[in-house]
Amino acid sequence: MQQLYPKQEINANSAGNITGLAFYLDSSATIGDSSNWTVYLGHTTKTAFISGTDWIPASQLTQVFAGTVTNNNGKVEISFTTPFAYNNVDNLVIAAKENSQSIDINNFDEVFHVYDHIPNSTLYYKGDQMVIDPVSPPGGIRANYKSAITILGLTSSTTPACPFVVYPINNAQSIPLSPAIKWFPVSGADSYRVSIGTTPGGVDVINQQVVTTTDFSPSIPLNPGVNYYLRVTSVSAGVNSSACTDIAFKTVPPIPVNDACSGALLASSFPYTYTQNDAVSATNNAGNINVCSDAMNDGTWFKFIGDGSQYTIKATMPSGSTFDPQIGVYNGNCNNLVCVNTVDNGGGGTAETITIPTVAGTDYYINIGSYEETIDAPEDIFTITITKL
Ligand SMILES: [Ca+2]
Ligand SMILES: [Ca+2]
Ligand SMILES: [Ca+2]
Repeated sequence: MQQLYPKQEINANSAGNITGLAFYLDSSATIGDSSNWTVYLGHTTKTAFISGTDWIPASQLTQVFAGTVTNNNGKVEISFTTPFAYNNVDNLVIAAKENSQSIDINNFDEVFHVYDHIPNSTLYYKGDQMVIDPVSPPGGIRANYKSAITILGLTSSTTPACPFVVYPINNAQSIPLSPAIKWFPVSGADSYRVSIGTTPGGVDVINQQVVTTTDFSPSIPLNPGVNYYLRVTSVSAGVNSSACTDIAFKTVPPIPVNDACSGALLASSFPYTYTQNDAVSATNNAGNINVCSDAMNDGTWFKFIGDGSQYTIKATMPSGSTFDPQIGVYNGNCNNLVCVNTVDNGGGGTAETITIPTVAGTDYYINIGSYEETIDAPEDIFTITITKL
């Protein structure tokens, strides 16, 4: 098992020697058959494991303990024969191997106290009858929690640790205007302070608001399409954490100019191409469009004037998209649409294509939106191409 403890969480005052570790469990828990431990420490830049085989190589680990451990009133404390020199620059990986070939009723990850932290910051392999070779470990399972520990020997910083913000993540895009900001609790913190600004380090939106939980949402919605800088600090006995880094994020774009039929973008030369980068902010306006027998959401709108030729309309999504569009083509006018045709052949991320005949001088309205017939489902980025045949 490998678990990652970021420098930010360790919050040491300076580089120093780690002399031991303490793990916690119920005082009544039995570890008699899981008590033969080998423990390694290492420096790492990782904060999470990217896959089940993303083990930190044994060559980067230093064995700090091998022996039998005991549950001493709810605590397993191990002392290193040779201290581990922590550089207070990198993160720390703690690797533990339990060598017994028999099993306890309660296994390591179940018996020891754990807490939720950065997703995938633990990687473990559990094979009750097999002692793994740390040089070539098998594929493991990642977890979003890790052991509650005390790192012995280091001098703590005089200020409490900076919280890890879970949401939004740094450089996130299309964040809602009332985001549910969330962070992991900091050990020893009695409150937190949240600031939001429109410049790095700024407090012009929220100025050090005191929060006693680990989540926060601004009481006044943020503005669309704006870059914000979030800073969450922790407070312990009146002392504020220092030098916490900003989380930059951008809110959802404003409602597209072509959200309603009346704002349809005019395609006047062909092939016409437009990428609707702000589609996520499209609304369903007056409700689903059921002019054609296959109804759809009111997405965003385009129009062109027919000339008697056939036109092909295509909607494509960026790779990895799950947006499932439908294309509706209508004539008449925005207050009285008449179905020409509609297409929804593909699922999420799949392009849709439709070809229609046109009558010279007739307006054609194109709606690209979610295929959903009855509910309001979000749109996402697409590119429309209109080609004259
Ligand atoms: Ca719309
Ligand atoms: Ca579709
Ligand atoms: Ca539909």
